[in-house]
Amino acid sequence: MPALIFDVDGTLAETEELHRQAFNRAFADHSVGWQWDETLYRDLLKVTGGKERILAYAEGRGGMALPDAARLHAAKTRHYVEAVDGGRLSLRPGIAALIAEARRRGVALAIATTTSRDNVDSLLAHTLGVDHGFDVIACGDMVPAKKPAPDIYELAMQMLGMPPGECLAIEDSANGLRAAKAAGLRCVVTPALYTAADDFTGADIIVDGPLDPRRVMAMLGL
Ligand code: XBP
Ligand code: MG
Repeated sequence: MPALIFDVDGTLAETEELHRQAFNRAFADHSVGWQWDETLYRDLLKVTGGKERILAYAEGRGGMALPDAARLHAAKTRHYVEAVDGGRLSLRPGIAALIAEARRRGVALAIATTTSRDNVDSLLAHTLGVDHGFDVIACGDMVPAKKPAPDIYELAMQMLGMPPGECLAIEDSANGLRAAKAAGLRCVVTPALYTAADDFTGADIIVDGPLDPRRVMAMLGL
């Protein structure tokens, strides 16, 4: 049976605004004097991984030791999980229906994301519940190189025990698309609020708005 491999941030849900607010709360807690507004954050999203994003931003401002960045990122994750646990997120339109149809048809479900495991668990629990249906979750620091490197998609396929030809990736960003293509996957792009202006050259299809489950199943040969 084929598999659907979902990205998380921007694909399952419009999460980046909550991430941005969580970063700013952590900066305030630790008195680092930074504030990332929406325009700056859109640019900073070119760097995937929250820890890596903090380090990249610190580079032009005197730098930051990795342990300090890790502590700051852990504080940010606590704020983000608190917001998601508080019910501030819902799945993007069409995602629940697509997951339900995939499960009905026996399609394997995987996640391949740059975000942290705590964030994934909280999002799934508060949107799909404990019986969320994902067979595989590949995320965050489980791989040495984050998107646009193919590592996280290769890990997800290894965990699924499936080759690229039997899988289909669903992404929202240029980094995610490049990671999926580098892993040999076909990739459906659903642009999100922070990624609408990305370069999606190489996407197999670009869908503005909810995905049609029948169209996705057809791409899986079902
Ligand atoms: C998007 C990312 C993540 C999030 C923040 O991940 O690059 O870094 O912006 O989450 P994806 P963390 O689109 O691959 O789901 O702070 O936990 O990294
Ligand atoms: Mg994404």
